[in-house]
Amino acid sequence: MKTTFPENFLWGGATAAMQVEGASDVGGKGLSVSDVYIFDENMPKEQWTDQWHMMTHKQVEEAQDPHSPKYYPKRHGVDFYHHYKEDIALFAEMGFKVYRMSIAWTRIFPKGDELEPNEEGLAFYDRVFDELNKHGIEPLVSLSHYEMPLYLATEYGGWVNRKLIEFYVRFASTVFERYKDKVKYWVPFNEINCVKHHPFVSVGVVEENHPHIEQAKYQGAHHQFIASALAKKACLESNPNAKIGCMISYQLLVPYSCDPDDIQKTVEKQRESLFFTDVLARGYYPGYTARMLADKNVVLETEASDEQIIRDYPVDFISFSYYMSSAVSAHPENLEGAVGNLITGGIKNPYLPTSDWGWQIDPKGLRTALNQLFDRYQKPLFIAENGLGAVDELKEGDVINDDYRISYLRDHILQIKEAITDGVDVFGYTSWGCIDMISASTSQMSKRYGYIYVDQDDLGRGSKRRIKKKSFDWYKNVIASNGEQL
Ligand code: BGP
Repeated sequence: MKTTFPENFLWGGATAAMQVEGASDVGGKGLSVSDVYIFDENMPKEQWTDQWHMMTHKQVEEAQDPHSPKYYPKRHGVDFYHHYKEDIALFAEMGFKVYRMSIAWTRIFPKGDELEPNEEGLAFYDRVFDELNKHGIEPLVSLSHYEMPLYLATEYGGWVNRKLIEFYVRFASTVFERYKDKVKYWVPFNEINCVKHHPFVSVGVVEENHPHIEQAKYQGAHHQFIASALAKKACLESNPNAKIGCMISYQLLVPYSCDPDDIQKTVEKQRESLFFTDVLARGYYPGYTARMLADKNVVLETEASDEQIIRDYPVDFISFSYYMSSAVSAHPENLEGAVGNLITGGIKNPYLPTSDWGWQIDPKGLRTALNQLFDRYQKPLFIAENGLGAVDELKEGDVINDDYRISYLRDHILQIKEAITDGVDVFGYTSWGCIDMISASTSQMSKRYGYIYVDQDDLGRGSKRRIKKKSFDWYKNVIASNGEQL
């Protein structure tokens, strides 16, 4: 039995403000945590993805001081801020039905604790949504994509401070009301489970303040759960027909061997991510929470109303990023040289190839992941990110033969089709980086994902000229054939 993609399947591509917009100090925008994030290019390349480290107050100050050797030029982006009409026209030429993007919190509330929004910021996104609408492309909008205002991190301590809920809900309510007739799909937090990996850009934890980092991560996550639920409440008040989804980074984890210890360890590690969708999709903390937090010496500070708020506003759909899978061993010390990519904490799976940045490529894992998530939640699923970061070569005559990216995407799309045949309700797919942007974890421009090449290097230099890669026409055909011609 073979099914096709649903007629109304939402094909498209994804970006994030802090990686695509540039113009990080234009239009009244304030600094976000990602604008000052310092990347240490001296680390070994295979550890570059693992750079989502903590930041100290000293580093944050240095990163903003143009006279400091550690001054980190603000995130370059690729100047979507001024190129949005050209870029959206290219997305429309590929036939996009949906475009996943994020609103930079610091364009709307530059410091984060203001009472009134920045009109220039609101007007920019009005222009973007109107351009998308002109081309019949549905926006799917994240509210916080590693872009929390830096001021909230340094002056309030980030999400460990319950005040962040009030500030976030003010931001969310402002944009829900402003764009209630232009946006139907909202995602409060990008990769909300990644508070584990990179506390600085996820919850705004600055090193000196939080000697007990696990406590800070899960307390911050608890406040984000409340904020996400209150965001749904606010959104429905503005647009009762809107759909609110949660979003996690989903890495399929598999036991390295049939050793029962590996199997149990894999369940526990996978739960560290599913914990976030359990809370947001079901509306309550799962039974294993007490043991999981006790093992981390975490004691959450909650308020009496928290439980009911979370229960009253579960999400309508689940979205997730999928790039890789990882093997898990309870005894890694016995696996000489098998340690995998540091961000995954996993063990290299000998059955899988590895990308240039150490991410293990597992298309069949996407079918497994889709079935796991649908079996667990029975809610519509949306693949919000999937793609291959690679160094693309620009040849004579503006030719970029990214056949490796076409085969990566083809192999994953085939598995989405398998999952649909398995009965999984998946309603959309936005491949990551529909246009080249800077890498979130390494700040590199050279780690390219797009169907559209941008002439810009790791230091932000270049003409920013847009050039169609070979994958541009390939994906245009995938969409035109609704996934039949791959
Ligand atoms: C996800 C982020 C995206 C994007 C993607 C690719 O975790 O949500 O913003 O960055 O990873 O990763 P990278 O850019 O680090 O190669």
